[in-house]
Amino acid sequence: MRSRDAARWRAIAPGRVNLIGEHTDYNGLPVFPIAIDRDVRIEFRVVDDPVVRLDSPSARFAPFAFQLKRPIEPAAQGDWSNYVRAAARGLLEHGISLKRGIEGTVSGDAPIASGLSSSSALVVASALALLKANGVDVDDGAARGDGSRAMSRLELAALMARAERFVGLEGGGMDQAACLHGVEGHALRIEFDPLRVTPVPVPDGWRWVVASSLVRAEKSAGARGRYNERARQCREALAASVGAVPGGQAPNSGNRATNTAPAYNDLVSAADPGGLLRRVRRILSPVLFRRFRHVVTEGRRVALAEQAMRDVNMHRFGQLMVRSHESLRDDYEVSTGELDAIVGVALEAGAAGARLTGAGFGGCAVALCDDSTVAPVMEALTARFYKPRLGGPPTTDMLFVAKPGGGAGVQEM
Ligand code: NG1
Repeated sequence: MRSRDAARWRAIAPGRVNLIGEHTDYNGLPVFPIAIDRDVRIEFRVVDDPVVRLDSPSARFAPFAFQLKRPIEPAAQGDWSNYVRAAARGLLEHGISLKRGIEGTVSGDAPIASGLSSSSALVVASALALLKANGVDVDDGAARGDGSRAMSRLELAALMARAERFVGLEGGGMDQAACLHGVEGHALRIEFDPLRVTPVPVPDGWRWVVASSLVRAEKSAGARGRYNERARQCREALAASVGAVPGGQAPNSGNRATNTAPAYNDLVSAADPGGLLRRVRRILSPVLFRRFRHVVTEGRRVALAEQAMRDVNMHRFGQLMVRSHESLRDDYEVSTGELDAIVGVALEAGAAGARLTGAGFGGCAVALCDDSTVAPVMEALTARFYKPRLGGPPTTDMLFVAKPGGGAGVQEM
């Protein structure tokens, strides 16, 4: 038998494509992504010192090392090691002792800074590698009789969502949960507070075409301020709208005192959403009202879209994607001309629906196609979006069909 130190391991964590429910997670509302068959992987061996040493085949990512000791200080803003530091810091702060470290190489085929959650995939892969190195299993949360240490996937997803905020984004928990809970052939309804994941089968004959806008959406750098500004505006809008939400309009608000701000979750299930929006409009500034309207209507669209998928009514699902894109463009103001162009071309070429996916500000769009429209949609995007901009066809990182894939894990190599 090989000694433990000689063993080599591979932690694999998928990216995700969010199908609908954008900028809802940090407002406590459900999202509906798929984990995809593109991943970030760390090939590593366990070392006896509490140290992380990682490199990458890509010249863009310089090798780094840090000690697994509190406090773990961040590297410069935008430095890729911050995602690994975030994972280590989250585990240490959770009280997990990291006496052993890892040494290895990070690679993968999940496109970077594209709204496909390669950052959370790196955070999750790092956490899984460090847990493996320190003998902590990650399982489905069932009770263990043998006294061995284990952490459930849900617990790890929630912990890594908090940990990733170390990088400076006031993000929600969608990405880490999708990455850890992916199920082949399924979309995932993810709910928050408490975190819950429910797989929903994607009907046969339907595909998700992912198209890059060719504009990077660096949430560790440029897009961070605009993302966090949206999160702040949503909190302000909610606090300011309290006077417009009498008890009868907030059916889930229980016995909350009337001067307590409602939760978006209460508002999404309001009996008269039109009336609610009219009242709130009188109170909020135009910008805060638009942010509020996006969150509340997007929350409703997620529930309707899940039902449409369960009913195998994918044209209805596609219409809801289009409404989502319009709301992100007009009310949330996170789309770009490039993303709008991709959505327009995909719909004209026969896609059942299309929208930006992820935070926006660049990154990717996703189009819903049946088997017969995949090729025409990809050809139209190539001819009308990519060729004029690139002078040639897109790479397979820019335009591809994403398959709903399984969740993150560690294998022996
Ligand atoms: P992307 O753009 O894929 O990094 C970000 C957030 C999500 C969610 C979406 C918008 C992180 C790590 N990711 O995703 O939680 O809020 O924006 O729906 O914060």
